[in-house]
Amino acid sequence: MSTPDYSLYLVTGRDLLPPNKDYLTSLEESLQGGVTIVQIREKDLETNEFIDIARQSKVVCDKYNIPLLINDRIDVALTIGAAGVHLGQTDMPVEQARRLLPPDAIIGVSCNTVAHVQEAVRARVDYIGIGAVWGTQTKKLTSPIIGVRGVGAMLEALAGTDIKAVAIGGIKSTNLLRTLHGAVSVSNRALDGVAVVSDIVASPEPKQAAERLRIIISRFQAYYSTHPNGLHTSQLLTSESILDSVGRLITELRNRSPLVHQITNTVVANQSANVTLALGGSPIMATEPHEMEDMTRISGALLVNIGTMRVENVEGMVLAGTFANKFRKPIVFDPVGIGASTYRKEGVRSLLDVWQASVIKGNAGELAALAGTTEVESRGVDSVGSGFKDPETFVANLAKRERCVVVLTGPVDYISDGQRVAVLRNGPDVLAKITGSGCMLGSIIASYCATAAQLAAQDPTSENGQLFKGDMFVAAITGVLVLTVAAELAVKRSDVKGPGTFLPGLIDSLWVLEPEHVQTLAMLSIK
Ligand code: 3NM
Ligand code: MG
Repeated sequence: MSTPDYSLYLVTGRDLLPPNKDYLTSLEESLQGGVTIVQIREKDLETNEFIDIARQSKVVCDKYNIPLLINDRIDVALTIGAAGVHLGQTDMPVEQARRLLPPDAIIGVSCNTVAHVQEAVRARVDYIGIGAVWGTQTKKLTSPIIGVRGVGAMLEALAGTDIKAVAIGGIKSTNLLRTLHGAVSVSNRALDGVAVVSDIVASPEPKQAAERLRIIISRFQAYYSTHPNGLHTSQLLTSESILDSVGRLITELRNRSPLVHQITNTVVANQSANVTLALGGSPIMATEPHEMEDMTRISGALLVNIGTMRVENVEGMVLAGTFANKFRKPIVFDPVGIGASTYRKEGVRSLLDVWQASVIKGNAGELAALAGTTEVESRGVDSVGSGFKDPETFVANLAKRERCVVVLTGPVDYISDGQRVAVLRNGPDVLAKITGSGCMLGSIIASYCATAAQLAAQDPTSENGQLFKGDMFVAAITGVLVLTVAAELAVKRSDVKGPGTFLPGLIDSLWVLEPEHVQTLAMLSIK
């Protein structure tokens, strides 16, 4: 048998059917909506009833030429002539199932850990189900939720094999694109599909529910086949071409004045809002969970900065980011002081496991803590020591792992999309002598991300299968250059005499900054 199409994998769940919805009708409608493979999952049936249900299901699947798998029960699969089985970690071992089943039978295994994947590779399964990727009400979970960011490491363990992979657990049309985008390994191994129960089965209109999922998957796959890093439409490689785009973003931000929604810390909120205005943007500093959907809908981009994170403002951060992914608005994430406490470290994980950032920025200590390396220590919100031995490789790897642009700030700034690395050497020392220069940078980058996304949205050829439209790499470079070049101009002003006068001088410099200033003064190289 040829390899099945795993892209939209339906797992049945008859107890989830809406009132008055017949099981076989629901199954047939879901196949009409584009389900590509079906697993019959029955946990509470007598054997004869299971065989009955499976046999009737197979008649429907055969009509649409869709392979049917049986959960756990080799005997049921053999009895009805199913295409194969799906085995949990506590079901019959793969080798034994293989001996009982016909040689071309499909065998899939549930995996919750990298070790499970390695074992599945050794046992030469046909596919693995990785879960639970999100929380789910459908099954009582016995192992921790993996999170979208955990899937990449599991996919990496499949490198060099032709074993297919689907993710399962809480996948819905609303989080599907974020799931597909985030669940890619550092060597660009993506999911082959997603397995879904409730989003299809619990729907009164399973055909439409399946179609919604089908469209997102097809668009992602088309986009991914040409943009495996999932990040950009432009492939600008020279600093000249990048500086052209930087100039355009500076001008377009003033023309468009996008709303930039900022959930930031209480130390810098006022100066971040003023900096956004000085660039030509329009800040909204809303934090109330109940208004996050409305705010995200009207904003051009979202900034989340955890500098004064508290239990009571995490909900707003989670909701704002979730809506931003849903509406495909860029998110700039600033994990301020992540290394300083366990609370911050876990808080960051609880955010990044839910939504996908388009840019993550931090100093060496923060990004080291995010990456889980001990190469750089942090103290409070500051790094101790100068940074990484090989900062270019570090940012590129973190960008691949986090599936976004990464900005490493310091005396030299490094920006990567996982392929290219921009090295920037602008910025006077006094930037480190005022509070919140890093936080202002987050606001500035978010303003240019909003502008880049708006420009891309106008382009009719701009692709649909990507989570973020617009070149977030160039937007991040623009943000860093605008802040550092404006700071260099500010220190030359006659009214700037020290850190106290520097801050208003910086805002004034941002206000009058022209693309030519940045293009002439930029110390930018691209690797
Ligand atoms: N297996 P829904 S999660 C059947 O983690 C199943 O292995 C899981 O249902 C695993 O799409 C799950 O409704 C239920 O969340 C998935
Ligand atoms: Mg089982």
